[in-house]
Amino acid sequence: MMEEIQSKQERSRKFETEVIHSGYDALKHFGSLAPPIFQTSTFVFPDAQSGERRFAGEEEGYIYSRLQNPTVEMLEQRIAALEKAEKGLAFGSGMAAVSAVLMGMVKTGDHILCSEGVYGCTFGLLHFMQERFGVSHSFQSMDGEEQIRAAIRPETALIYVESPINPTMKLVDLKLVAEIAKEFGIPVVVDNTFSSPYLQRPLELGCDVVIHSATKYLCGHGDVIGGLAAGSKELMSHLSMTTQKDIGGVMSPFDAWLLLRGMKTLPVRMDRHCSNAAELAKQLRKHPRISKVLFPGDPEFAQYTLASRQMDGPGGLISFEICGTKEDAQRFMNALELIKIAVSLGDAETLIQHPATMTHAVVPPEDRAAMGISETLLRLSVGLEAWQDIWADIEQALNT
Ligand code: 3LM
Repeated sequence: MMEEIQSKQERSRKFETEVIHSGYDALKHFGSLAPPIFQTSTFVFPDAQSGERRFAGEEEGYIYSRLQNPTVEMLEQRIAALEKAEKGLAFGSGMAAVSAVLMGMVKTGDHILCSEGVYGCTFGLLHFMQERFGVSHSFQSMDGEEQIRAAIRPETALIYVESPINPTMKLVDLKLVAEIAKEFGIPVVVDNTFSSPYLQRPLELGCDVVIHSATKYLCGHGDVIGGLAAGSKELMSHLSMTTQKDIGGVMSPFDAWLLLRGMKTLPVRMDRHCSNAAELAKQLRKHPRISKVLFPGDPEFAQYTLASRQMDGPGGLISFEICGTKEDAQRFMNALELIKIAVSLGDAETLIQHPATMTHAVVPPEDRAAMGISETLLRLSVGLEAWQDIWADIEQALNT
């Protein structure tokens, strides 16, 4: 058994190769180098009995694109290969993935233990689940072993973390959380959107499920809304037969195709996002009108050691606080010329947003303060432009 696992690992190809080739065999599709888009809602059965057998799970074959679609399956296999998972699932948005995973893994009376902050809509979903379905949650910084143990309740059924957390860039020690969770038999779900599998693979650190807003780095071109989840075959099959199929937030074949295309360049794009962000973080740190810089690649970053151990690169997001008030932050944004004011992240274009009034506007002010989101905090998604041009824009806007 061990030999079998080892030889499988040896055979597993490097990330840069997998991201281009996994999940697709051109020779099975008329030699078409680009994967075909199976733009169909339904599939024709050869006869009535075959249809019956497919519905009963006794015969291989497609039925209907909400259940399976060949183009979408290619993407699901690709994310599984990249995240070192047994099985992947694709959804119509990152939030469709988050809601399908959470609702498929907990029940009324359960408790979800969360990282100290989460994306605004995930926060909204957790509250909705508490009010409507009786699933409670609590937030914890998860800074040390004792703190994590103390936060686990008898009814804790799931640990949900973002790392880095949107938008404060705080990290969670995924290996530590996974080790403790294992002792209690609690699954750990990680939203890996900010890192992408190129920089961080939570399943290798012992976590159980990975989620992505594929809208971001995986797509990379700002033209798709999509979500992905990956984990064990058993758990993913359960989700596929329940919350994916019956809530039905699935991905379209065309969006899957755009993602298969965009993801091929993830490593080269991500290297550039990281190096651009590292240069900009250095400049921001030196500027007198910037009071705080939050970037995992900055040696002054509070969790720099953890970032270096857990991530293969710092990522392309920098959050920073500007001296003054909310109005000063907004004035700065309005003075930018090259950088676009927009939510979302991971695109070729550099984007800036004001979390307190945008991505985390639904979070009540006291919860925002507890997460570390001030009125002057801005989040910069560093794009692929020349970093000198991005900095020149920031500098001129700061001096305005
Ligand atoms: C944003 N974030 O600008 P979709 N998980 C994380 C995310 O950052 C997001 C999702 C899940 C932003 C979107 S705000 C209106 C725009 C860590 C999205 C949800 O459903 O694909 O948008 O992903 O921070």
